[in-house]
Parts: sequence; structure tokens; C-alpha cells
Amino acid sequence: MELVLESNWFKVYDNVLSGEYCDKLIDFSTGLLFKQPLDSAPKGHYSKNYRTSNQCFLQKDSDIVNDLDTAAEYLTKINRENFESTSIIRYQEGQEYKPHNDFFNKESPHYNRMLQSGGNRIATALFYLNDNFGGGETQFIMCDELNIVPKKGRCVIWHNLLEQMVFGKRKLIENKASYHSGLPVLSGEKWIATKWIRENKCTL
Ligand SMILES: O=C(O)CCC(=O)C(=O)O
Repeated sequence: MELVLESNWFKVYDNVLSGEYCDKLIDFSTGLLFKQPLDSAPKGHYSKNYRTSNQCFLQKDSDIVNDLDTAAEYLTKINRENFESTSIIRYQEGQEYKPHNDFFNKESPHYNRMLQSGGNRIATALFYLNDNFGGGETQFIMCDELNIVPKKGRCVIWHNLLEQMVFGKRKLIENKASYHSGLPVLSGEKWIATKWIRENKCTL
């Protein structure tokens, strides 16, 4: 495993997952995929074409997610009990995930309900499971349009919320710079595994 890019809230590591394990995750998930309408896009940005990929969730604590959990736990230093169930996402040609934040938006009518399952999403760990396709970079628009090129086994970790001391009290503030997108896939299929990580133990 090697750290190839970092800032104070963002890190990219290569060779985190083995090629064999990435293939196994893809095989395992292929029959489980479904299309999920996205209702958590930033207020004012909702469109039914916001995220056009297919996805599935892998059962928490199952054998298949153990290596992902171990890697995410090691790299974030956050206990796996704070992780949501692993989301596996497949983008086919032309599919994308338009710009969004992963933290729950205070303006969403579902905000309070979403917090009940473990607080807000403090961090995200995104794993690329393949790289034999065109396009599909993960773009951080507010960071000079930084594009992370998908590479099999690569993991990107970022903080959606940042700690700040306000009058001696620890507060978590939204990291607006984490606004990002999955650019359209130009050819082939892109597969990723995403772990959204909560402030507290997660019940999802
Ligand atoms: O597909 C990508 O590169 C980005 C995925 C993403 O934004 C997410 O899972 O929150």
C-alpha cells in the first residue's frame, strides 16, 4: 500500500486491494445490482438523472466485505461499527454521478431522520475495483477540478466534515471543498465500492 496524494482532509492510496479481491467483489455483486433513485442530491440540484448508475449493498460483517472494512478501518482509524453497509456501484457507458456532497444536507427534509442511524457522514472511503474503461474520473470541482483517475485497488479517503473548536467546544463543520462527482464513463464499465462513514455507530 502506498500513499500517492494527500492534503489535510484528503488521501489517495494505491495497491490497497488485491486485483483478485476486486474481481471477486465485482463477480459477487453482478447479480445483486438494482437501480436506485437518488433522493439525497443537494437541495435545488435534484434531477432524476443525478446518479444514473446501478448499485447494491453488501451485508455488514459478511465475509465478502471483511477486507474492505479492514482497509478502511486501518486507513481512517475509525472503527468499522461506524461504517454504513458497503455500496457497490457500477457505471456503464454514459453513466455518471453529478456533483454532490456526501454529508447530509441540513436543508433536506430527511436530515433529522438520516442522522438517527449514526450521525452525519464524517468521511468517505472510495475503492476502485477496475480500470479497464474510459472516463469516469472522480472530480473534486472546488479543488481546481482535481481529477482522481480510477486505478484497480486504489482507495481515496476524504473528510466530509471537519473538526473546529468554537468557543472551546468541538464542532463538526461541513467541508464544502469535498463537493465531488463521478464523471461520465466514456467506454466500458466502471466499478467502485463506497464506504460512507458516520460520526457514531451506524445502524444501516
Ligand atoms: O464514482 C465516483 O467516482 C464517485 C462516487 C461518489 O461520489 C460517491 O460514492 O459518493
